[in-house]
Amino acid sequence: MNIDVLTLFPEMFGPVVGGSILGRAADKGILNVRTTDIRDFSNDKHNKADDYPFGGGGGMVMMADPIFGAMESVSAGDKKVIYMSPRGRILDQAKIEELSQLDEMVILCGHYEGVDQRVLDYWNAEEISIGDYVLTGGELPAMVLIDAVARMIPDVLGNENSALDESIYSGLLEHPQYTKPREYRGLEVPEVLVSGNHKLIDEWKFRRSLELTMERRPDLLEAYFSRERKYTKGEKKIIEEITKRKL
Ligand code: 4G4
Repeated sequence: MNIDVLTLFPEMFGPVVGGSILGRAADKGILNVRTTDIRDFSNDKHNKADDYPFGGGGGMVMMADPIFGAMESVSAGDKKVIYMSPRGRILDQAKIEELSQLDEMVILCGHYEGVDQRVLDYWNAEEISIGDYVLTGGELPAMVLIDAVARMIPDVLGNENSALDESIYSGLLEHPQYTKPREYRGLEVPEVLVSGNHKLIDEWKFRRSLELTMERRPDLLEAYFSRERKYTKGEKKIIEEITKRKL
């Protein structure tokens, strides 16, 4: 996948894009992230890229012309264009999976009060938000999106990690995890996990996932139970026991 990032702060991307996981993906040729400095496309004598908003209201707006130049330089007309914005649709794993199928995308990062609307209209940008909070720029959201998309591309994660058997996939939150030592400062690992009884272990994991989801994200349960699934007798008992607790 080739990702173009259009930004006034290209230097922010170095550590993330060159970091261990994404750096290795780049070395393997699986993922290529290229930053383009929007300021390089300013046609103003002071390299200006922002100006006062028409209609007033304070703050500054990123000008159309430098962004159009940057867009043309990466052939954005043939590519999916994404604009990181607090007024976009909120990013979720389904959108990440959809985007991970693409060969190319362009991510535009806004600053100040955002970009001139004509940029978004002309380049048919899809606005995406990483959550209901405001940041100083779209760069961190872009890095969040890139990281989440990258790990869904086959071969980006090593064997040790695997994107597939995670909570968001099953629709439940993930159960707690433990590693060595078995006892740490008097704190024990749940006995069942070291019992070697895989049926009991799976049931424990399922139970803890269901409990956590009920406590923290009951909003996920409707979608979880509306999916076609085969449950073992043990799982059915656990569902019965857990769901009758609070309802
Ligand atoms: C576009 C419009 C994204 C971009 C306004 C970007 C939060 C998110 C920005 C702004 C962002 C998010 C400066 C308000 C840059 N903040 N939730 N800031 N602002 O994904």
